[in-house]
Amino acid sequence: MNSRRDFLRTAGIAGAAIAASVSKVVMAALPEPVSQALPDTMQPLVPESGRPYSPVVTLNGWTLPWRMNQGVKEFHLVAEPVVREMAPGFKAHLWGYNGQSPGPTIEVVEGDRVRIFVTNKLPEHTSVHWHGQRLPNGMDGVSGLTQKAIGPGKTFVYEFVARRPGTFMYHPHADEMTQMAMGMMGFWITHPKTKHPLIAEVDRDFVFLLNAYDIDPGSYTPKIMTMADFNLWSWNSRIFPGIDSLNVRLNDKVRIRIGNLTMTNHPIHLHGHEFMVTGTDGGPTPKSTRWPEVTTDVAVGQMRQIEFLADEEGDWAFHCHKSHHTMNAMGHDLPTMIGVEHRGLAKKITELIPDYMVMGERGMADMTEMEMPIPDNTVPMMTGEGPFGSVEMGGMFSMLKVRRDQKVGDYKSPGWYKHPAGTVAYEYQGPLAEPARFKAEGNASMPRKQKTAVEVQVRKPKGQSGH
Ligand SMILES: [Cu+2]
Repeated sequence: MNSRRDFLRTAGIAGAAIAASVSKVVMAALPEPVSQALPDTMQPLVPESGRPYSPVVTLNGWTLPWRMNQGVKEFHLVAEPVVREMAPGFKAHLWGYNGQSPGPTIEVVEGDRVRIFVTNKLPEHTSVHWHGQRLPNGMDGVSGLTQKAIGPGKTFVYEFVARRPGTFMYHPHADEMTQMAMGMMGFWITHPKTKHPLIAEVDRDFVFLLNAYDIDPGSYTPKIMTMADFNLWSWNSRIFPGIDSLNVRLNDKVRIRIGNLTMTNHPIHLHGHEFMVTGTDGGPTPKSTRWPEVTTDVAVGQMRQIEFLADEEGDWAFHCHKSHHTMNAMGHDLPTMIGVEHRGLAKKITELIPDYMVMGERGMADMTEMEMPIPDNTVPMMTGEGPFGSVEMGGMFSMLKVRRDQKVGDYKSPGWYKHPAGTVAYEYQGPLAEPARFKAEGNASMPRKQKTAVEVQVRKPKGQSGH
């Protein structure tokens, strides 16, 4: 009974904003499934039972509460259809766990015996694979190979000891193409049981998954057959400007764990700081392999854990460096119109098609300001209103906000950075000099070879017809 109260209390501790709906029906031997539908970043779930650890923060997500049952940490995952708000004004019909896609983060401690009940409320069978874990083969979750698939309406039990500390993922290994395209995935953190020489203690520890969807503007359900041409590139099934910023205090030691369950790689780039890759899903990396980076590529099926000292105040962009991954639907199939003068043409076309509209004549930035009617359920291709205008971004984009006065343990956004006077790029208003021409000839470190005249003879076929 005590465990039930713990369960509710841990759910409640995650902040006033949490609307955890705990089922009133206590299933005989199962922990009550906890569900969460809000897309907000929840406060870290501070452990109230089991061994202590420093919890992570799931970007636009939450951590699954558990109960202790005779020394076993018990979780209840429910695989089910969910409605995920991917950005304000845009909802997607996905599949996920416990009310959300991605599913809740599972946090345990190295050496914990873990029992996970998985109830399948999907219209087809599923399974859960515990990506990266050491476990008995029959707990690996590959339907057909290591277990029978979990049929609709059935509940299966997985049980194993979390043997090594690190960052892992979970996802189905049954009709994978459909189920992962529909958003079934989640994060798993195994915290070290004692101080670990390769796992630093940090002030903030963020986690999120990279995912991608193909949802036609105006529709709600991803096209599961898409292999490469996705139109929504998301972090935890959110797209900018729907992705929360990562808010930290000046001089915090920060860790960010990023898992990739899309169909392509994502070079994740942080502005203003250098980080080290301190771990993969294989575990913490040896110190001798670490070097400073500002971008790290996260390949398909991989996790990368980065760490840095947040010692520069500001609003620092943090994003995938593939430029097509920082934009949303609506803009992927347009021809390049830069430099095409089509005013006259547009006039003629407008006579025939009154709504005709020309896009991209001066680049695509106009798209952010365009008051173009868009279908009901989608978001503009790139947007996000910053303090200096449109950020012209979408998809896999967020910000690291570093502030001197951010409170310890406070994850709320501090708003826009107030730049000290004289530290913002400004417009030059003096006269512009003629550009200096670079004189390549005679001055270069390697002078050019003397020009020799090359005579090109072009022979035209003669005396043949048909040319
Ligand atoms: Cu990307």
